Amino acid sequence: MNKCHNCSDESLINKAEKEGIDLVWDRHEAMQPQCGFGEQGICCRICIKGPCRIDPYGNGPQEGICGADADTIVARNLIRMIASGTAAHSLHGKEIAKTLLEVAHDEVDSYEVKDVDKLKNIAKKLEIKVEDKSVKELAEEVAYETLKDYTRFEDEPCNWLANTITEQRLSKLEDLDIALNNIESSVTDIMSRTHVGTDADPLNLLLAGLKCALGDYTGMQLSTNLSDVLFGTPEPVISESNLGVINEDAVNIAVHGHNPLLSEIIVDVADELQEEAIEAGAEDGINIVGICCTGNEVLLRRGIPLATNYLSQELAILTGAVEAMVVDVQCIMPSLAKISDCYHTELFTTMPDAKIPGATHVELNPSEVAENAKSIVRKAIKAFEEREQDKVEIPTETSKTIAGFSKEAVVNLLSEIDAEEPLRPLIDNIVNGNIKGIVLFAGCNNTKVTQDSNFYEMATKLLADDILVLATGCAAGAFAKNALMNSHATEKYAGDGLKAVLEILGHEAGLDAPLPPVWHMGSCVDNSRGVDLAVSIANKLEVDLDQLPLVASAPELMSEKAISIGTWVATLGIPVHVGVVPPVTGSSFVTNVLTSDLGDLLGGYFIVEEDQQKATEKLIEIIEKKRDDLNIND
Ligand code: MSK
Repeated sequence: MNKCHNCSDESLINKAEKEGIDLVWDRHEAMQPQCGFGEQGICCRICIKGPCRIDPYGNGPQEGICGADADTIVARNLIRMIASGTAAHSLHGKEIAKTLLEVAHDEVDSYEVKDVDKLKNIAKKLEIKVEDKSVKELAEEVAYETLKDYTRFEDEPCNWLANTITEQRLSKLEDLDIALNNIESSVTDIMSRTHVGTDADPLNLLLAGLKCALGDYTGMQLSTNLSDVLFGTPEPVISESNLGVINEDAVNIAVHGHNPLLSEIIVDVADELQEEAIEAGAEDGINIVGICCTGNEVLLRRGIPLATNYLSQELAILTGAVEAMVVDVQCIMPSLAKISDCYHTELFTTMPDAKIPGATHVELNPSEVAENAKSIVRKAIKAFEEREQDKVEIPTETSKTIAGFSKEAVVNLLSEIDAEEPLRPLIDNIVNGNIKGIVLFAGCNNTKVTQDSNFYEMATKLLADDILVLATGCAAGAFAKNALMNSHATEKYAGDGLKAVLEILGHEAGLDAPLPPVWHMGSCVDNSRGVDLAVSIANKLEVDLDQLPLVASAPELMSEKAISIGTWVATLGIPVHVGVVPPVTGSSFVTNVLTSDLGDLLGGYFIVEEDQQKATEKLIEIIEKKRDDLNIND
C-alpha cells in the first residue's frame, strides 16, 4: 500500500529512510499482524481477572470470566471510546469558557472579546437579556451559562444542546431520555456503568453512549462559538497549504494540536519579534505554519498556512527547517520528541495534561501567556542559528487554499444575493438540483489507509455529481493540501450545476472566480458549524435533520474523538459513513444497532464501507433517496 497521496510527503518519507528514522508507517508495519480480538472489540481489559477474549469463531470461550458476552464487551469498549472523545472535546471547550470568564473578570491581559456581535447573538440564544449590559457583563453571564452545562444537576437539557438543534430533534432525544443535561456526568456515567459487574445490557450501554456523544456535540458547540467570541468569527481567507509552506529563509514555528489559546498568542508575538529573527539571519523573519486542528484554527482566523494534517506531522520536522514545534493537546505523536532529537528542532509542550518525554515544557499560564509565547519564539530564533543546512529538504508543492466558511461567513456571502432571506439561494439551488446534496467530511488519517486518498477520491466523485462538500479537521487538511479548496478545483471537478452556483457565489464574494467546491469550516470542534448550517436549512424547510439530503463521512477515521463525533452525528439524524472498520464487529447485535436500528430510531446510522468507490455510490444513493422523500427530485 502507498503511504500517502501526496508527492511532497513521498520525498520526505524517502529522506527518513535514508537517515534511518522510523516514521508512523514503519511502526504500523512493525505492528503487523494486529490483534484480531482487539480489532473486533472482543478483548475485555476492564478487570484484572482478565484480560478475557471471546472466540469469534465459536470454538473457544463465548463469555469472559465474569460471564460478560461479546455483545456486552463490545458495547462497553465502544462507549468507553465515546467517553474519551467527549472528555477531550469538552475539556477543550471548558478551557475556552473559563478564559472567557477570566476576560470578563479582567484576570488576563492577552485575551479580549474580539467579536462582540457574536457574543450578543450567543447571549440571545442562551436566553440571556442583552440590553443595558456591558460586554464584560455579557461575557460573564455567557461563560457562567456555558459552564452550567458541565455541572447541572437538574434534569434539563444542556444549553448548548437544546438551543442549537431543531425542536423536533430535541423532543426525539427527550423521548429516548438521552437529552443530555450535564457533559461531565455523562463521561462519569460511562466509566461507572462499564465498571466490572455494573451494566451488562448492550442496548442500555449503547443508549448511554449516545447520550455521552451528545456531550461531545455540546462541548464542540460551545468551543467553536466561544472561540469565535475570543478570537474572531472566520470569514473567507486566502492562504497556502502543504509542506512547501515551510520557508527556508525564515524561522519556522509549527503550531500543532487543537486548542487556539496558545497558538493565537504565538501568532501575535511572532509579529512583534520579527526583527529579532531577521537580526539572527532569517531573511524572511518568523514563519508560523499549522498542523492538524491548531493549524486549522489559525488558518481560518489568521490566514496562517497549513503545513500538514495528522499522519504526516513527523514529516514537518524531516524538512530540517522547523526550529520549533509547539503542541497543545490531542493527536500529537509522542514520536515527535525522538525525531526532533535528530534535528535542531525543539519540541515544546504547553499544557499540564499533555507532556511528552524529551520535549521542553513551557506551561501556558493564562495570566502570563504572552511571556510564555515570547520565550518559545525566542528559543526558536536561537535554534535557527543551529540549523544544519545539509539536512534541509523542503518540498516545493503548495496549494492555494480558500478557507474560513463559518456559518456566519456562508450567510454573509448568500446575503449578497438575498439580503432578506440569505439561505434562500442555497435552498433554491438544493431544491432545483443544481446542488443535489451536501456531504460533510470529517475525521482523521489512519495508517490503514493511504493518507488522504479516500478523501480525495470520494470528494472528486461527489463534486462531479453536483454534491457540495464541507470539511473540518484533518479531512479539511487533506483537501487543502490536495488543491481542492480553490477556484481551480471548481473548474476541474464540480459538475455543471454546482459549478454554476459556485461561480455566482464567487462573483458575489468579489473573487472574480468561483468559490472552492470544498468549504473549509475549521477544526474538529467546528463540526458544529456544519450542524448550524444544516439546522438553519432544516428550520427554513420545516423539516428535521434526518430529512435533509445530507450525509457525513469519516473515510480515514482514527481517533476516539472521531467515534464520538460519528455517534452524535448519527444521533442527530445524519447518516455517517466510516471508511475504517471500528472495533465492533465482534458483536452482531452492536453492529446491527449501529448500522440499522439506530436509523429506525433516530434517522441517522453508520455505513461501514472501506472501498471508496462503493462508499461514494452509497452516499449518492442516500442523497437521492432523501431528495425523493422530500419530493424535490424530478
Ligand atoms: S486533528 S482527531 S487526527 S481530525 Fe483534529 Fe485530525 Fe482526527 Fe486529530
